[in-house]
Amino acid sequence: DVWTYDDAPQSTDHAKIDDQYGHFIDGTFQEPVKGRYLPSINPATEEELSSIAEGTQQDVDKAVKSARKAYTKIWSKIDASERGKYVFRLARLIQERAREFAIIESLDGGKPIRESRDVDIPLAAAHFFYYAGWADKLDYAFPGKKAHSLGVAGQIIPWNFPLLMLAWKVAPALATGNTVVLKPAETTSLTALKFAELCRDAGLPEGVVNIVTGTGQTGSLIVNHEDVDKIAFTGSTEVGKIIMKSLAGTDKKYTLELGGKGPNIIFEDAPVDQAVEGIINAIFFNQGHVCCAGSRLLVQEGIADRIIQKLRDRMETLIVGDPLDKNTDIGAINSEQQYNKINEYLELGVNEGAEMYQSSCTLPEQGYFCRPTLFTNVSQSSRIVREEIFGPVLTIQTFRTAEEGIEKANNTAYGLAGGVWTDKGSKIFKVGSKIRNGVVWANTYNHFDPTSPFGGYKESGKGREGGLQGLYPYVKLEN
Ligand code: TXE
Repeated sequence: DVWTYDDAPQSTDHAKIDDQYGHFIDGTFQEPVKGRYLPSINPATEEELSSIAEGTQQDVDKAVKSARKAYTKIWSKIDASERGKYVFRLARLIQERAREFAIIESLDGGKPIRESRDVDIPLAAAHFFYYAGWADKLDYAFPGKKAHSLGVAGQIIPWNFPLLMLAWKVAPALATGNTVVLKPAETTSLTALKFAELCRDAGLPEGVVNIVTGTGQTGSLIVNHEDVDKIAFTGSTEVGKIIMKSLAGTDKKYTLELGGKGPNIIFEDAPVDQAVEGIINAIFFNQGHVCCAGSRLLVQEGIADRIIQKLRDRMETLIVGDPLDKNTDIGAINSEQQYNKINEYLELGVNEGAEMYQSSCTLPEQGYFCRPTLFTNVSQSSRIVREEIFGPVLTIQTFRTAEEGIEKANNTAYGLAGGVWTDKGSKIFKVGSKIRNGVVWANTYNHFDPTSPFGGYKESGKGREGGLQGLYPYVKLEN
């Protein structure tokens, strides 16, 4: 099976990380014009793994120029089937180097190797395979219309699923004939830089993919660059709003994938053990650094005590620690900044009068680690219920009727994803269709597939990525 390994890597032997990386522009790694670098830290050890270039205006100008040239001279001219072959080749190369990517993803971002190995990297490859297939079938995707590429796509991605977010953005952009300037998040740029090596190995024409690293300032230079035609952003709602404002009045297309506060609704007739596993996965997968995490548990009153007890018992078995250990369930919090943010919310929850329960596991002495945490006795107006914590922290509320459950689920500024657990198919459809979320899972959670569109309502964003709908933001249609 190409998607899994029987033996998980326990050493870093397979991971080749340079001491320093420049930007990937016009097919080569280039020193940043101003010569400034930022450290890339391993959050499990707090040690420096490598350093990445800090992108300034001159670097972004070079990258956009290179993307524009590649677009005009090559990428917009070659056969769609040729484009598809390149995208397919990138998918194959990710598979071939999957072990190396998985290790680097876990080292750089803190996520458990089991997750990078079985979820992030295979799903990233799957997105490239999926969009490779669309490249020469755009006439079928948009019947009766002609789909034209836009030009240069500026793409800004977050740190929670680094290579996967890159795949969500780069694969549809290339398949539809656009070229790319991508900025990975400052704490997790290494797999994007490794991906740059794959672009070279795949023989991708120079300048089709450019990767500029740096902080939010570099991101903002890409957003505001006048020769960029489209912006795709995944990150905080706060920055999403800034981007939306700065794009107002321009004719740049944009998609925003922002925060969430996902309701996970458990009805009395739900299969209890399965639901408990689903709750654990919904909130503790990837340390809770998931925009669609099921961070608000809504349990029907009659089974609330049973669910909470079983949840606590299951939390006791979760192993928090070394991301590279294949037995680890919860790895390191991605950065010191995020670690501080989570701890501030824990303190806030207690001050707001909520009851906090944490598993009793021992945490490593070094690195940014948090215990899995439950909050009961919370109210709808509590900040820990209303705001995205983005960590392994779950709030629990109860409801009596389906109507009350739906009302509580929708009582949020966000609308990205949620779950419904029940034995009755009819209830799934009745309740699911009333939840104002881009995705509602039924008796499962955090289930991803390249064929399915993903995106938010309300403050969770604008536009869809994934599936056929994921092609829309990268084309203009003509009759
Ligand atoms: O996000 P930012 P941060 C949420 C989560 C988290 C909080 C803060 O709640 O705790 O956001 O995380 C780039 N113009 N999410 O501060 O700043 C930045 O360099 C252009 C949810 O890390 O939004 C990075 O590449 N780009 C989210 C990316 O945006 C800018 C995932 C995300 O960083 C920019 C991440 C600017 N002005 C955090 N400022 C999700 N939806 O999954 C920053 N960036």
